[in-house]
Amino acid sequence: MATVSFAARARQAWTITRTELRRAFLAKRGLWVYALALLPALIFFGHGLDAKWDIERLSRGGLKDRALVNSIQKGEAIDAVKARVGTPASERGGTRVRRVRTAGSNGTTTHAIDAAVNARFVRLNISRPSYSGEIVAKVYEFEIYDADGVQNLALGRPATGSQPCTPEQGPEKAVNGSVAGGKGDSWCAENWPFFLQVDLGAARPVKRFVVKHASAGGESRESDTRDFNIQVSADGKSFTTAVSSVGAGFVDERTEYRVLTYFDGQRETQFTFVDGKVDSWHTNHPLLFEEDRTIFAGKPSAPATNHSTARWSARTASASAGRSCGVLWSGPPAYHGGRSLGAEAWAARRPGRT
Ligand SMILES: [Ca+2]
Repeated sequence: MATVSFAARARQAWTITRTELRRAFLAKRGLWVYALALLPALIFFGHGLDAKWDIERLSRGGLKDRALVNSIQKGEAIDAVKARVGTPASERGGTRVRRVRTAGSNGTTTHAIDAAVNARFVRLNISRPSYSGEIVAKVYEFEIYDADGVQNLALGRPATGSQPCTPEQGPEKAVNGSVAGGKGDSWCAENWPFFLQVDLGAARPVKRFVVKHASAGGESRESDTRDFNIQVSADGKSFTTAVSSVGAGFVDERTEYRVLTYFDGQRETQFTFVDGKVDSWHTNHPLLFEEDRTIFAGKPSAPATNHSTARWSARTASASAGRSCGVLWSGPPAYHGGRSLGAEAWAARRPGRT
C-alpha cells in the first residue's frame, strides 16, 4: 500500500479549504452579511467623527471655565456675559418682526397737527394702500375737524378721488358720515394714484383728521391703509403736507434673538438672549459614551455602580427640576445629535448645569 506523503495530504487539505472558503465565505451573495455586520461599527465611527468635528469647531473660540459658564444667570445682559465669560465659540441671531395692532384703534387713525391751518381743500394721498399687498385703497370715512373738534367739516361735502372700484363706492361714500353700511359705505379705488379730496367750500381752520380704514367697516385688518399723507390747500392747486402717517394703527414689534455657545471642553451650552437678556439655555455633550451606551441599550435606568448611580440621580433630578430649556427648546426635542431620541433618552441627556 503506497504511503501518501505529508506534503501531499497538506496540499489536498489546502485545496479543500480553498474551495470551501470561496464557496462559503467569499460568495457574492454572502457579502451583504458582512456589510450588515459592519453597520454598527460604521455608525459609531461616524458619530465619533461628527463629535470630533464638533469639538474642534467649538474649541476654536477657546475653552471656558465650567464654573464661569454655570454662573450665567437668567436676565443677565449680553454685554455683561461677554465681558465676564469671554468670546463665545459661536454667536448667531436674528430679528423677528411681528406687526401688532395698537390697542383700541378699531381701524381708525387720528392725526392732529400742532396749530390749525386754513384750508379749503384737504387731500388724502395713499402710497401703500394695504397691509396685505393688495393694490386696493379702501376708506370708509374721512373726517376733518377744526380746533374745537366737534363738527366734522367734511361731512356731506363734495369729494373727488381716484376712479372707484364700482359706481357704488365713489368718493362721496367717504364723507357720508357712516361706516356701518358694508362695502357700499366706503370709497374704494384700484388705480394709481390713490387720492381722496374734499372741498370744504371755503377756507377754514383745520386741526385734526380722522381716517376710518377698511377694518372700521368690518373688512380684514390686512386691507387697512398702510402709508398715506394728508395735504391741505387754500386754492386746490398748491398743497402742503400737514400729516405724514405710516400705518393704520399698526406698530412693528421687533424681538432680537441671539444665541451664544460656550464650550468647556466637554459640554457646549447654548444661551438664548431675547432682547439682549439671557432667556434660556440648553446644554449638550458632543461626546458622552456612557450616556450613548445607555440610550443604545434602550433603558435609561440607573447604572450599577454607586458612583454612577449618584451621578445619574443628580442628572435626572436636575433634568426633572425643569431647568429652563426655554422658548426655542421647549419640550423634548425629537431630534438631537444626528439621530432621533425618545423623550426619556432626551431627559437623560439633559444634564444639570451645576
Ligand atoms: Ca362712509
